[in-house]
Amino acid sequence: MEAYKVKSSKEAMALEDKYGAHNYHPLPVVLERGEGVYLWDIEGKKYFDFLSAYSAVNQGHCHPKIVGALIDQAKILTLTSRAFYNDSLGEFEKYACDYFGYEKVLPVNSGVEAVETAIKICRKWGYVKKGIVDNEAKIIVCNNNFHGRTTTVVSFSNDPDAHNNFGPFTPGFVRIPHNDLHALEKALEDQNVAGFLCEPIQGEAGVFVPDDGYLKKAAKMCKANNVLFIADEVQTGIARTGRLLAVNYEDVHPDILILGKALSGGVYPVSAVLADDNIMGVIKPGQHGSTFGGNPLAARVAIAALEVVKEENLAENAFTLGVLFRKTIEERIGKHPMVKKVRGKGLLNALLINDTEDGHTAWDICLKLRDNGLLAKPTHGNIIRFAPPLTITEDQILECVDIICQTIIDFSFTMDE
Ligand code: IF1
Repeated sequence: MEAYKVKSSKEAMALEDKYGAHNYHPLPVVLERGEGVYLWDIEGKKYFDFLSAYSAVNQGHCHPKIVGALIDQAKILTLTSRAFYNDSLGEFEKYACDYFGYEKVLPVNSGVEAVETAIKICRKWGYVKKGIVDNEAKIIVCNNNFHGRTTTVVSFSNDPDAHNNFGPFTPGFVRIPHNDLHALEKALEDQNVAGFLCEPIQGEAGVFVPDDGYLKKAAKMCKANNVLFIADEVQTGIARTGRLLAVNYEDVHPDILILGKALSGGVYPVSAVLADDNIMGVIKPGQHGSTFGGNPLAARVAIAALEVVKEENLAENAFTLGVLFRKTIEERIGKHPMVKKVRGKGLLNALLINDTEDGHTAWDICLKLRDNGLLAKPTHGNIIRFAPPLTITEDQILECVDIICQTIIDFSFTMDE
């Protein structure tokens, strides 16, 4: 039985509406092809991608080197399960450990799976190394966090949409305000605390960049209290913020590092948890794993994706063009009545719109941006995230600034969609 082939965007959206769970509200655009910083819809309209699949496509769409690694490996061996060794995983593990400066890596598939893995490692470390009473381990997290959508992870979310009606929830998490060292100090007084899990920059919350020095002081306080500092760099990592990792801005070396998304350049689901032997060693055979975790395809794709980051100086490019992006936006529309603020680091930025509470205006601006050839999406309500692939050039970023500024300036409050 042949699969049905859609002939138009309208038809594609109708199929999804009829047959797909309604767990998303996508911007009405149907993409068929991607290359570098560009996407094309079914009708052939070309767009700048300013979301990069939420920072999974940092290396640009369909990067030839990464796709090549996928194709070459796919013709030889795709999956063996970890019941046996394969010839690619060890090479990836060494490459990743040397690349990020750790002794061990545990490969899994999605970002939230890596977060769950980090939680298990941290809890077990708490029991066997710190001596926390069994089942009493706590992990400190931040308000407005986003670490994924499994039931344990949404247990510590304060976003009603992510949290409500998914109980009963997993205990053992203490939520404090992000960027608040006093709150962290108080929470660390509890001897049952095993870890502090945070996003170095809160992406989904609206690209909240903490005060300079926050990460460094937080890591120091964790060390002083024998608590593991766990950095979720799923979104901020792999050069997105202008350094290989966002924590590099403050020379912080997390006890546990969580990676995902652009670890594979958006070509294949690959995520990983990195730590040194004294932490990772608590996990023994049979205590954690997954069918696809560490498969040969993932290993080859991830090596290629990481090589591209270095070969194409993506972190430096993100840093330089991020400064240019924020500066020109500020100069051009910083005083516009609709614009509250532009903020971010590297090429993870957000435009805060003076908006009605329901976030309607930000959504309508994104519809106009789409019409003008640039794809972006609001995060919460009135904040539009701008995160192009890190391969973008200076000319392209200036062209996109023109599109964004002109769209804001021309924007009328008449909502035509
Ligand atoms: C969706 C948000 C971003 C993440 C951090 C772990 C994960 C994510 C810091 C889990 C994933 C994705 C999920 C994706 C949209 C996107 C997102 F809007 F959901 F919140 F980027 F901000 N840690 N973020 O950002 O990784 O399991 O998804 O691979 O549609 O749910 P995942």
